[in-house]
Amino acid sequence: MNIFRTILVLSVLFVLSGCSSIQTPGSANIPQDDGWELVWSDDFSGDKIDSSKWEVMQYNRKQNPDGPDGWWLKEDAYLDGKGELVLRCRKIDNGNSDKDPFDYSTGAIRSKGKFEQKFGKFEIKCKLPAQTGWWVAFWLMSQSVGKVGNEGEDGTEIDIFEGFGKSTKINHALHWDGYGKEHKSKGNKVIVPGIDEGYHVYSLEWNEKEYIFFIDGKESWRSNAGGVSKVPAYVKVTAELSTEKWAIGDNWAGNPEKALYPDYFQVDYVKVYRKKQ
Ligand SMILES: [Ca+2]
Ligand SMILES: [Ca+2]
Ligand SMILES: [Ca+2]
Repeated sequence: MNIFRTILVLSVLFVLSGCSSIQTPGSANIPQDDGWELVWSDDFSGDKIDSSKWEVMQYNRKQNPDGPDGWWLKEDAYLDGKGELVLRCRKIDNGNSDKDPFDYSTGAIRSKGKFEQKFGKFEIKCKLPAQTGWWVAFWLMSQSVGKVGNEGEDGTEIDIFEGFGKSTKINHALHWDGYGKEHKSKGNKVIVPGIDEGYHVYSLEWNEKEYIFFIDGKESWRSNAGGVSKVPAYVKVTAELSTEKWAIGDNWAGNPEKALYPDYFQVDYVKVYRKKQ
């Protein structure tokens, strides 16, 4: 009797295990319809940044008359050949004619003039750096962000996230009406335990009424500050370093002198969706 029971149990287990892999043709891997349609993306495969999608930045981004400057250099934005974009931060020889003992450089890319979109969902998967003293960001920029008046409806800088290296602090922010006297902004800093370890997904849903920010799929802020931008924006993935007072304090990136460079920001992908009609 026992042997028959064993055979019966084994037969049932065999059938059950077989069942789990039986699929009707065409039923495999059908994604659930979440109402979004992928329109533009980069998974950073290959060994060269795709110039049809991105411009790689190069200039003295954070010039400081009283200390080392923070450059954007092309060689500090590159693909690692294993499917990731890397933005590197390092100490470099003084890059201009001032008296700095050295300067710093980081990498940055943007889709200006190559891809722009109004509204939609914008997403990045990335791993924050191991050191502090610099900051990394995934953000949207309108060419008309400098237009004073009409609040941010005619162009807003949308900082989907700013991360501060080895830090659990994440910043979301909106800036509009230029960067001079009329500049306005609203932001929200959040502390996210564990965000400084491993890969995480940061996303923004931008519609006519509001901006909704997510970290790993969980809402972290929403705002309609500036009345919500109604113009297309391009995508930026950047790293920056400034040695000016406002940047080196605990309120922002921390002091780069206390960090060990080179340090790296690793990006797995960027995806942009639009709402299905
Ligand atoms: Ca300087
Ligand atoms: Ca310099
Ligand atoms: Ca404006």
